[in-house]
Amino acid sequence: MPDRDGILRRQCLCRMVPATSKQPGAIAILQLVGDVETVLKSLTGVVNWPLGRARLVRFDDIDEGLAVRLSHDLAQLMPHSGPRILQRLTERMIELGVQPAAPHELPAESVYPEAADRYEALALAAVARAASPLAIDLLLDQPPRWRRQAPPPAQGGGRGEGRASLSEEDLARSRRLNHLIDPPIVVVAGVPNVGKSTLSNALLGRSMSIAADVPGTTRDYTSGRIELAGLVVDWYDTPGMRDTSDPIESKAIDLARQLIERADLLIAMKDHEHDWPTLPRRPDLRILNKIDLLPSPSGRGAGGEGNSPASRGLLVSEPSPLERRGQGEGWHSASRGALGPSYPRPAADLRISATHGTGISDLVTAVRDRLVPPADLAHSGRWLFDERLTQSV
Ligand SMILES: Nc1nc2c(ncn2[C@@H]2O[C@H](COP(=O)(O)OP(=O)(O)OP(=O)(O)O)[C@@H](O)[C@H]2O)c(=O)[nH]1
Ligand SMILES: [Mg+2]
Repeated sequence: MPDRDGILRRQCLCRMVPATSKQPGAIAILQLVGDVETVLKSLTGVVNWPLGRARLVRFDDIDEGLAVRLSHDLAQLMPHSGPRILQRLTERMIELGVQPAAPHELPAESVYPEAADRYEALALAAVARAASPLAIDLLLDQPPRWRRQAPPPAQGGGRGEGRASLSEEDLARSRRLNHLIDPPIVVVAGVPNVGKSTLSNALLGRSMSIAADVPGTTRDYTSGRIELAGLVVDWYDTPGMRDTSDPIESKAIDLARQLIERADLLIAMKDHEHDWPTLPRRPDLRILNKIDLLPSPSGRGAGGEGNSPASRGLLVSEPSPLERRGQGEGWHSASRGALGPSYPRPAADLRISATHGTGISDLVTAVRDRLVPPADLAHSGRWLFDERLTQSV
């Protein structure tokens, strides 16, 4: 019956969720939940749909592919994964009474009928969307841990035993581990020309930003998704922080400062000539770049290619003489800075050379470990990786 807008609203026979990514690929998997038999018949013209038998069918006049009815209310379509094919197929299915949905809008058990219980279904759903390789084993290990603590929650209820039995420590650890599912934001900030873009490009393995010996090269912040030793992060390179009369550069710095506020991890960078930036919040990690231009502590070459902790880019408690000089300047210029409150944090946590690669692997490990500490990965407790774990009837 036509509604107020005169649009014919069809009865929803099925919900449809894509089980594969939206990126173009060879084959897509579309999951149908509901009166799948009616939809399969109309879409393919095939009348008989015995359970568990995959068939090669035509999806209307749009494509040819496999389809299988897995249970009375669940089916999978496997068309080719071209964006136009998927668009036309979706439009056709909507005409037939199918409603597209996001995976979290359907009970996890419907999307993962192979799961032994709801804990396992939710873990499989999390595996499907987790960005970081480090998430996989840990997620697959979660169902038995949850089962030991509480009976599986059913769909659609309120708060169950699950959350009540989680300690504050469990919840805090879970928030950190969730970085393995949704990539955290990592921002590198510094005054112009210290090497932020050079480092960002080196980590990304391609050119994210132009790097040049011209202060103020980077204007708008740029970003790329990168894997850091098993943790996938969204890495942001920002414009050099400085006072400027250029309104466009000033706006770009303002936007970068807003980004800094929401960073999950903020890295401050300096070099032997330039000071720490004045930032709106305290950085989580401080790195000294261009150590290849420093005299070696051992006298064995620029930047110290020897085996000392400093030359390997490891944590150093004692700043070098050059750094120590920068330390004083840092404090004074930070106090004078107009960009926000200052912080007296002069010693570098890490020493690197973005152009030579020195200390980069230690930096990668340090970023990962601060976002997802190794103790969290090794912990045998439960991880609240999906809020639905705590719901029960
Ligand atoms: N020797 C040496 N030079 C470096 C290193 N890292 C960066 N540089 C050089 O420093 C200059 C500035 O590098 P950028 O990466 O553009 O610096 P930036 O911090 O992004 O500068 P802005 O975009 O202006 O804020 C370039 O000439 C780089 O080649 C390093 O580790 N060692
Ligand atoms: Mg730059």
